[in-house]
Amino acid sequence: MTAAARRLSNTLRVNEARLWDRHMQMARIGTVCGTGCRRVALSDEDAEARALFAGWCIEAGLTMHSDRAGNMIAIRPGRDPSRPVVVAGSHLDTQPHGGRFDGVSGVLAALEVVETLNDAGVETEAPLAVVNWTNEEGVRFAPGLLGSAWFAGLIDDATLDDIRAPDGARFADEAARIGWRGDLRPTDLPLDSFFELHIEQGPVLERAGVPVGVVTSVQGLRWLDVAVTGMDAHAGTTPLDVRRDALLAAAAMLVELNALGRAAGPDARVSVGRFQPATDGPSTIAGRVDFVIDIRHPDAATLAALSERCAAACRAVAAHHGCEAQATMRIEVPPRDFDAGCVALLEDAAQDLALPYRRMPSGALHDASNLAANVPTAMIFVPCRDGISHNVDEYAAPGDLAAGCNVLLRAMLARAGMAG
Ligand code: HGY
Ligand code: MN
Ligand code: MN
Repeated sequence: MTAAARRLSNTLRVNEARLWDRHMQMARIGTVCGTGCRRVALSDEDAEARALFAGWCIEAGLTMHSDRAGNMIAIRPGRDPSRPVVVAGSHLDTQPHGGRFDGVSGVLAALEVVETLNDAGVETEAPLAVVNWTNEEGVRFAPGLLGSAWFAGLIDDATLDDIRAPDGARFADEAARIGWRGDLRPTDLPLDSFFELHIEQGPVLERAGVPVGVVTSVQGLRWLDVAVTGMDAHAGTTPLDVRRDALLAAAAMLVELNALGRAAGPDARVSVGRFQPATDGPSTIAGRVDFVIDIRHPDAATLAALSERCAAACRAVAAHHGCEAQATMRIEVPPRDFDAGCVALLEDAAQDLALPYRRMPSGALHDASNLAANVPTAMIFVPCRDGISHNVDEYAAPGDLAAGCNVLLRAMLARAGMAG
């Protein structure tokens, strides 16, 4: 890099107002409860968000591609087309009662990096890409992190295509219906590196008054699908001692699972967020309940052992209530360490920008976990108010988003090289 190029790179800053305005425009799609968003993957709202994002990418001169998983990959050519692509992004889908920043910030920050380079007339040696990974949240189609898992080769084509929503809709059909089932193959696009900016979704940065988190690892996760089977019965005529009440058994399991999580130490997480009795009548004793246990831990062996204990506890509680429980593992994402070189680049960038930063692990899962299986990867965290996320009140300040985005800009430039 010439001295002039280095000087330019030192003075480049992202456009905070544009980055914020894009967040607010995106938040108008699928608005719930005033400040929240509901854009479940492959829904009409997801399609609308994708169209808005694609329009911005095309205005920025990027070439839009999509693949079998519906991932959107917008490419800015580099001076040397033979070089692998430096990629950044996250996801535009949300939880049913999600916020305006989870995932969205990472996609918009990646786009803002490209537009900042456009504004300054900067060409890079390696191509850059901005990505929206499909179905990170796993609300309608489980598991989550699906688009990135397929792209990383962790799920095969047939399995991906045939994943079903509870209403029977097929993943491949829904991806085609909203117009984003494309034909790019991961082998068509060798990746140099992947960076994901994300709100922290926890309170650590805000409490410490530190604007940037440099993420060094992501803890592991398992989802267990639990099916509890008893017998449907009449609430007025069936004596309490002969019932096989699957709902009562499942409720007792929730209490037991919480106790197991607490006993496994401060790093363990055991949660049930989805819980569905098969019948929904006030006077029917439910004969079947399905729920999902979300189990997380930074240590792979502890995670495996805890997940075994959870499954065994469900079976034992079910038997105590005259029911049966089957626990099936739906997804396993191992704990992942990020690439030391990419982490160091982010630290250098924060230092160059005189931004205080903290190295930290991630409690939430991210598409970056899947990418890190094959590609040098790291993440930037931005503080969010009160650590609240998966909540309509989720909030990140414009200045913090821009600070994190400036770190992303420098890291991507360092990786891609400035031409000239
Ligand atoms: O569940 C997660 O950690 C992510 O928010 N999908
Ligand atoms: Mn999320
Ligand atoms: Mn997210």
